Amino acid sequence: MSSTQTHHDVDVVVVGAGFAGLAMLRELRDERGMSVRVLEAGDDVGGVWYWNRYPGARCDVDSTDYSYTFSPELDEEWNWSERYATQPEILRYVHHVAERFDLRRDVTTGARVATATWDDDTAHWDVTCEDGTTARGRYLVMATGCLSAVKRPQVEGMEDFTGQVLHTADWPREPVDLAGKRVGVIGTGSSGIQVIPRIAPEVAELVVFQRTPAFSVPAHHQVLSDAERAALKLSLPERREMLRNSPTGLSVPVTRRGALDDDDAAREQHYEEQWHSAGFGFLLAYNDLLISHEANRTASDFIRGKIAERVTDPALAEKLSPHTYPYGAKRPCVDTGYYETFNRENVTLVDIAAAPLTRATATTLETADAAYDLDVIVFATGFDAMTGSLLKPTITGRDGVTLQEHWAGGPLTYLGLMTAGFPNMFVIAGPGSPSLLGNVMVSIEQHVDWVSALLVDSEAAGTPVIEATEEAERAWVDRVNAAAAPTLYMEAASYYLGAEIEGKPRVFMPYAGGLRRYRRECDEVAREGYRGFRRSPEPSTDLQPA
Ligand code: NA7
Repeated sequence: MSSTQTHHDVDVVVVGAGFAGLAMLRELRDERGMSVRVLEAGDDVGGVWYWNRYPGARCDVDSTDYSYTFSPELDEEWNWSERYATQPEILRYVHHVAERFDLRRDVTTGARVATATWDDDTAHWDVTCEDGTTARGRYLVMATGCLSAVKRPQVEGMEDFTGQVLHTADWPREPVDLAGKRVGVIGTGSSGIQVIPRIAPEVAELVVFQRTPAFSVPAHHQVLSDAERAALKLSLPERREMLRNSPTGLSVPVTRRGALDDDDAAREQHYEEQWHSAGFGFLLAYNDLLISHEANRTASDFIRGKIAERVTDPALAEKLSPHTYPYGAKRPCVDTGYYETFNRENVTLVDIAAAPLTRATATTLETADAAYDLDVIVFATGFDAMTGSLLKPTITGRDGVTLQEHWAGGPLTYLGLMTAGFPNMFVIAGPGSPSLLGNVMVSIEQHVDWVSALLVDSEAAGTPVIEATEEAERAWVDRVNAAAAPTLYMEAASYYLGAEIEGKPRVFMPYAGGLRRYRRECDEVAREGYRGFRRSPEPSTDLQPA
């Protein structure tokens, strides 16, 4: 399917063939009759689920809620086997969708976009890929995902290491045999927390290099019985309605109770119940955990208490307990037996906040006070989140201004959907929209529907050049900042704030006002004739002499 030196002239060029890119393709091609070319860097469709194949990779959102909603037939024929789908099952789902809706014929794989340039004279985007593929379209949709630009920290001497070096977000397609090996894992975010308990029983030794301890609650993975699946299918209409109207896009009932509305005993009991059932939804146990320090402390203390119960060595439990930021201010994790893994004899925790990593040698990874002999080093160090995949290619808008220049102080968007000076370029579920703060599937579908409706409206109105105004962009950036300001999100060095990459502007990137409010705002903007967008007719491309 991969093609080199191929040119595609289409209505819409979509970058990325993950959940967002495929949804955009199907919607614009099959519902709106537009021609679309999807350019994908990977050798197959699937996006983040194509690349993140590490052992234990799975979704933290209920499978049913992490599914497309556009086709009742698809809902009917697809059966998720577990409450939270594993990476292989999600990839099978993506493949099924790609085949079922004949999407692959409009996807070019192995085509990593290098440049996208707006041609103001003809009102087109010209796109080039590293493999020589080129495409030209009137619209450009960046469906590149918030977690796709892999972060590989520089460790001095790593090139001398003679063992295997892996990254969770770029895991080999062929099986990796870790049995009997001495493995070091750097990073204890969601990926580290999934991979560590999974590989611990098979490796000879596991050394976990932890910089910041995470808050993690039990995931409660569960194989779905036929009866449970049938019940889920029956409940789909109400469930979907609930997702669409929820602030998070999760099927977790919204509570009006704050943590301090309950007395100590009732609160403890409520947390206990949530601990045994909620999974990721634990963060929504009370409605003020991300607003009030006092409320948050009750949840943070509860989780730290659970860590102390699960880890037999109190000193180790303490090392694994987060104290430097409030629960939820960094993306919280869910796990299966993560903390208990540290009770194993073959697992060592190294606190690299206390004694930082200094270098690698041919056979070791070293910290300021010890050297660890290793056969394999696994980076579970995450991503250049939210803006990484948008700033990697050179995107040039009006007057030769690049996105890197326009976003030098952090991402500037109107509704997270467009950025001023980059006409006809849309971003799906990126910075300035709720994106990573909720169920991203719900965000993706909302954006796909909204962009599609705008394109149809603009084409019908004869004004197919669309651009966010500078004023609307400024006002929206203020709204994004204002939504985050009163929250505890501001108190952690998280990827929401750009803290994961040295030198990245520290601005809060996702919209923290909730998916429900955001959806209403987008709908209102559309109802008001796309307030905040400048629309103009396509320039004449008639080059005949007069
Ligand atoms: P995350 O959540 O960004 O976690 C990355 C982890 O790697 C985290 O523990 C980091 O510690 C650690 N890290 C990052 N850079 C370094 C360096 N230079 N040295 C040591 N440790 C480092 O990425 P994940 O892949 O786990 O999860 C991404 C998303 O996937 C997740 O949010 C879910 O949405 C699913 P730090 O906290 O920065 O001190």
